[in-house]
Amino acid sequence: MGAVLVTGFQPFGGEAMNPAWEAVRALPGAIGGAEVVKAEVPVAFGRGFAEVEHAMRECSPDLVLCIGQAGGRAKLTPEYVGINCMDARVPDNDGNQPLAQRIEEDGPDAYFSTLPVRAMAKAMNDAGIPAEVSFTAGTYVCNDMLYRLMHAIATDHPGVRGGFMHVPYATQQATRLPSATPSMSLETMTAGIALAVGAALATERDVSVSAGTTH
Ligand code: PCA
Repeated sequence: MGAVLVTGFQPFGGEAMNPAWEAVRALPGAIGGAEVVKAEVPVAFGRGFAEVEHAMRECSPDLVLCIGQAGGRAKLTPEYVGINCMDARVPDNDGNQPLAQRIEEDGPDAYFSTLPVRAMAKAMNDAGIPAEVSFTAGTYVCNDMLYRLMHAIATDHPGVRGGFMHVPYATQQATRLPSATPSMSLETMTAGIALAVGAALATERDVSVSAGTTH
């Protein structure tokens, strides 16, 4: 039985919880015949991914999916691309605030996820869980995680597939946010992540449905 590593970030930005980890911790122990290994990781440039890589060395996963929160988004959003850029609006949980810096001085400008992001979004939408492919993971720690993950896979972990997905605010967080703020229950997020992992395991080549934009 192969393994899937699914990670979720710790709280950040003054929040008491991060739905990314809360949703991941509730995942079943196996999906699609693969063991699910879960890890909570710090919201820190570089150090967050260092913990993911440590977990990769321990469990030798076939597939890695990292989860983070994008407060304000309405849907679960598998990320298509990680860029070689750190530009933080607020300090991370280690107090670092890189501005317009490259992550890997000599690395490529960007990496695409090697997970089938369209098939993952389709699997969630088909089950009634709102999802769409995102073409930017931002410039904060989640993008840092995706870029470093794909760089490490490209240079050090041949055969492993990897990617990232953002989740919205949890309903509990939305109780004190402005009334139009989108949110999603943790149960729905967990179900969506499980469907996304299942679709990723079952799909070698992504489906060719349109996920593009008009802007
Ligand atoms: N979201 C932030 C960092 C940690 C998290 O859960 C981001 O989108 O960069």
